[in-house]
Amino acid sequence: MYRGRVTHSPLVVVTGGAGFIGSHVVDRLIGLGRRVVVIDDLRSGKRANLARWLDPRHALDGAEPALELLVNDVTEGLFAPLAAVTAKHGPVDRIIHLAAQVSVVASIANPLVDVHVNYRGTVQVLEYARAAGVKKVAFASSAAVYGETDRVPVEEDFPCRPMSPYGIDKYASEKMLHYYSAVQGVATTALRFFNVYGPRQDPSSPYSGVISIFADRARAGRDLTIFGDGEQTRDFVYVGDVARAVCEAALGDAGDRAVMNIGTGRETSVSQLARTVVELCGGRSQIVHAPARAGEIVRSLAAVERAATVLGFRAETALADGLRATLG
Ligand code: UD2
Repeated sequence: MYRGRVTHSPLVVVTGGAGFIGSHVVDRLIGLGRRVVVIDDLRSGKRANLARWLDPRHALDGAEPALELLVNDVTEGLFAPLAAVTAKHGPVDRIIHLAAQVSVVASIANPLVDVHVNYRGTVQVLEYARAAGVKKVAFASSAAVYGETDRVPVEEDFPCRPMSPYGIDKYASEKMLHYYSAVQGVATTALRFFNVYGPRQDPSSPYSGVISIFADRARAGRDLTIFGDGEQTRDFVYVGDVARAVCEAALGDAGDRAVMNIGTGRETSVSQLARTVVELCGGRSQIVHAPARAGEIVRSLAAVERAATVLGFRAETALADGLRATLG
């Protein structure tokens, strides 16, 4: 049985690897036999998300553990945190940059923090990649770069009109990736995530992902609140599929300078979602309505052909299966 040890494998750095999406990426990388270094300041990430790989029993036979966790802030740069680990294991081969201030609402309340963490953090990663000769950088962008679009499905070449500092910083980061590819010779790929859901997503804020909130409430038999009429739609993509796309982009050489959507290409209304979650939890919760959120996008749906063509990626997890996995 594979027990989380590797002997000779080039280093993959995952910034934000203790977070919701990051920890699933780490699971997949270690499953693929990669040696992983996580850089995470544990502000929104949790050590518990990586617990199975941090368990000292994984190193009992004398081999090195597959995972090292460095508790550092990416905005301060990667050179100092990675010095010891690269001296021991050799250069960083690939970087997956997921570390971010993750809340759109927080970015509106405090744009300077968002610029600092999400834009400056990306430039720090790219500067390290350039100086250290990293072979590929894969970056977590967001559907938030589009803002309101005239039609769906949303294609990557549609105009981007981000409506929040978060969306603007992700968009600016994509441009910085392009510059580092085109001018500095660092291969990069940006992935625009749609509505990612799955186990380990934190339901604790009112602005947490709707599935994490609905799952949390339905498990406890509490009411689910739909904002507005519930006819608004989203493209909900399971975190295991997202982790697969991220690994494909980071470990493969395809997609340099590409920007691509990561979604399912299927649209689900919030009402449909609420009904499915309630049903999967045994039907105890009531569905109630509250006023629609201001500035809400009505329809969101990814065009998924580019990711299929460039990365050979298609989301495979049906919503009901992903919800079952999320509900545990
Ligand atoms: C998503 C992203 C956000 C940003 C944005 C860009 C997540 C978690 N958020 O926001 O970071 O990229 O897209 O467009 O992926 N809702 C309810 N009841 C609740 C909570 C939510 O009805 O208790 C509705 C909400 O009004 C919205 C839908 O569910 O219509 C999805 O809400 P969300 O906060 O999960 O995600 P979204 O698409 O607003």
